[in-house]
Amino acid sequence: MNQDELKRAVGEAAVQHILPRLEKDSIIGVGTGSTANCFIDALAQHKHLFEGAVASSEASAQRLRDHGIEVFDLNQVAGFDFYIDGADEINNNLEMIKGGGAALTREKIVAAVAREFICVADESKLVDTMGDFPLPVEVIPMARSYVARELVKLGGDPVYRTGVVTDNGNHILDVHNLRIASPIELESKINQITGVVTNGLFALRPANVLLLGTQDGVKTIS
Ligand code: ABF
Repeated sequence: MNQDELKRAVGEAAVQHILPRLEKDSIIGVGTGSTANCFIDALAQHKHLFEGAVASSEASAQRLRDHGIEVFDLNQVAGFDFYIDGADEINNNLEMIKGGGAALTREKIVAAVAREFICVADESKLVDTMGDFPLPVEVIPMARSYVARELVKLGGDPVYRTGVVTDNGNHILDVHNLRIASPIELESKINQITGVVTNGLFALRPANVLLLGTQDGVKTIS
C-alpha cells in the first residue's frame, strides 16, 4: 500500500472505532490535514447516525459541509466524546508534533474539549524521539522576532513560515534542529514565552489512541 492508501485505511478504521458509540445527538471533533480528510470522507456515509461536528480549521469545516454534515461552533457545544486528527510525528507515549498545516491552536483547543483523542497516521509518522519534523509555533505577529530570539536560546533554529496567516490571524515559526527529549517540559517552556499563542507539541494532552496504518494492516496503540 502507498501512503495515500494507508491514510484511507486509517480514516476508515477511525470511523469503525467510533461507530458503535455514536448516538443521534453525538458531536464529533474533526481535525485537519490529508489523513483527517480521509476520515471526513469515510464518515460522510454515516452522517444520519450523529448530529454534527466541530472542526479545527475552516478547511475541514468546509469539507464537512460539502458532505452535508452540520458544523457547530465550539462555543455551542458543552463537550463531546471524540476528536479525530492526524499528526506530523508521534512517539510511543502518543505525544505528538502537530501544526504542519498551521491549524495547531484550534486543534489543541478542540482536543482539550474532547474526552478521547484518536490520532490517525500512517507508519511514517511514528518516531522514537520527536524533532526531525520542525516544531510549529503560532505567534502574535508583532512578537515574531522576539519569540524567535527566545527559541534560539532554547536551542532551536526558528524559521518564519512566509506567506502563511493562521485562521486566527497569526504567524508561524517552524523550529528546526530540536531533539525533543522531554516533550512535556518543552511544550510548557515554549508556551511561557510572551507572544506565543501555542506550540505544536501535544504532550500535556497526548492522544488516547493511535490508529497506525502499516503494511500489515491498521494497528491500534493505546
Ligand atoms: C494536522 O494535519 C496537523 O496537526 C498535522 O500538521 C497534519 C498532518 O497532516 P497529514 O495527515 O496531511 O499528514 O493533523
